[in-house]
Amino acid sequence: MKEFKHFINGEFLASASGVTFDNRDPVDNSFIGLVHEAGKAEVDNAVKAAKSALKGPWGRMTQAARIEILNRVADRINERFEEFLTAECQDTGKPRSMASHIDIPRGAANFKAFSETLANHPTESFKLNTPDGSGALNYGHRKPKGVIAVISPWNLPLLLMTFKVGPALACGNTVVVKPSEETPATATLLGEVMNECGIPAGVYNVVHGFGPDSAGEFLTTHKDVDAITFTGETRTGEIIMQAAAVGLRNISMECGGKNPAIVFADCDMDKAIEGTMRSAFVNCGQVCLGTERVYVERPIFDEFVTRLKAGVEGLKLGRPEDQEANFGPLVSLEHRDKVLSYYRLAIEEGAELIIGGGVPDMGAQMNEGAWIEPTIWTGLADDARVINEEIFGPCCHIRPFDSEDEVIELANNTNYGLCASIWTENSSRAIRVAESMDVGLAWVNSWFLRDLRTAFGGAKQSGIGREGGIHGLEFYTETKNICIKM
Ligand code: NAD
Ligand code: 6OD
Repeated sequence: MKEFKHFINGEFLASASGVTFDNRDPVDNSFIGLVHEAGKAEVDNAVKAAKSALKGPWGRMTQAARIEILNRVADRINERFEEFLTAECQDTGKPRSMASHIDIPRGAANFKAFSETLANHPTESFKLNTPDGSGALNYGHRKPKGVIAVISPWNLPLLLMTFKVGPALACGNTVVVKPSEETPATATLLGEVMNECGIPAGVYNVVHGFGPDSAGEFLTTHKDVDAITFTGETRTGEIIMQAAAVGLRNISMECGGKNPAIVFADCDMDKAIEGTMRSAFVNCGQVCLGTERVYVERPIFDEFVTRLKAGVEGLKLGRPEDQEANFGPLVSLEHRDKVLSYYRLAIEEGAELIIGGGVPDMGAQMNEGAWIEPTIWTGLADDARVINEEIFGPCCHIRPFDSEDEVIELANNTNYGLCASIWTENSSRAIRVAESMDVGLAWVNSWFLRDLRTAFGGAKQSGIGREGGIHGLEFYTETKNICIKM
């Protein structure tokens, strides 16, 4: 039987309490293995290990040596690609075709991209004139922040965890990771890779468990954690911010979204349909950047709805290993209950159901899993809950619009501000509309196209701060000014 243990100070450890919980495969709800739940003692040990590793060989290592070792971590993930892929697909049910193109390669790349940025980004320096004429030299010096708590979600487990662990370690910090209780496997496997690559004990630690009254809460309230980086729901982010307020610890928050796609009549329809199919339905709609609100200019509204419906009819539901499948289950039965409650609410709120809305028949064995139909609605009022609350499922609402000003107003009329996609062949309009979106990321004629040197993060209730490229350096290091009187 598989067991997912904590990884503390370079060793895999069971919980002292013996408390475990089940890890289940969302494809058919079959049992994968037991996950050890960390109590305060395990979390404390992990934080102590991380704190003392700051003073060990890791703390004394040159930046170049750190970068070399992190490059090895990236290479080793790629060498063990098949194991990471299998583990990720079993935890999430997602198609191997998707995880082999996005989750695992990006999970590995995160250890290289930030190291390169760090190595190539200078700090500032200023020569100051002084009254005695001798002058003073100022220069910025970046120090690691210390022990970073990494709290990550289940939708892209390895990718989103390493998006934080990569830069944190490149900057010389140590980390304690609390992966989602739904997806413990790849964070655990990464512990093996860290040992194989010679990352010193205590630099990368993993504690398993839940949020409240469990590993998540014990970690974020631990006094020796110097900063917390979180990806997950806005509501959870609010709780973690309160914990971080004690001791004035720094936070980085990547939270929920209710992202719009805006489709102008002058778009390339093929591109807009292909892009919206991906942004609304890839990963079974469980992408923070996913589109749940689609605004289409009235002259092409009917054609767009018909073609998006046809796209959904063409999706192939199936097990991760099914080469033809491009649509898996939701992550858990619990999450399916939540998404289905919105499917019912949409009808109660007066939506016209274009396609989907229920649970597909997947055959006796897979009917035990968290399968759900991809769904499209039209006809909801702008103040409907389905239009305003994040569902995090494979569904979108399509609404017609008549003018650029109107659609900018509609798209920005949300508490969230993560991203927007704009589909138009008019480049002046594209720039105008992209610049007027109240979001952290705006895509034109594309979606989820990522250059890792760029800023990533959300506006409004979608987050605080930016990670990615040099932007993460602000969070993962403390910049000190050194002033030398000549
Ligand atoms: P979640 O907030 O339920 O859980 C995220 C993590 O926080 C998990 O590891 C969980 O155990 C932990 N947690 C929960 N309560 C906690 C507490 N009180 N203290 C400490 N830790 C706690 O989110 P989820 O369901 O795993 O992920 C889906 C959500 O994540 C969606 O809202 C989605 O939009 C968001 N998300 C955002 C981004 C982004 O980059 N902005 C990326 C992916 C997902
Ligand atoms: O591509 C990334 O770096 C990133 N952070 C993606 C987030 C996806 C959210 O589900």
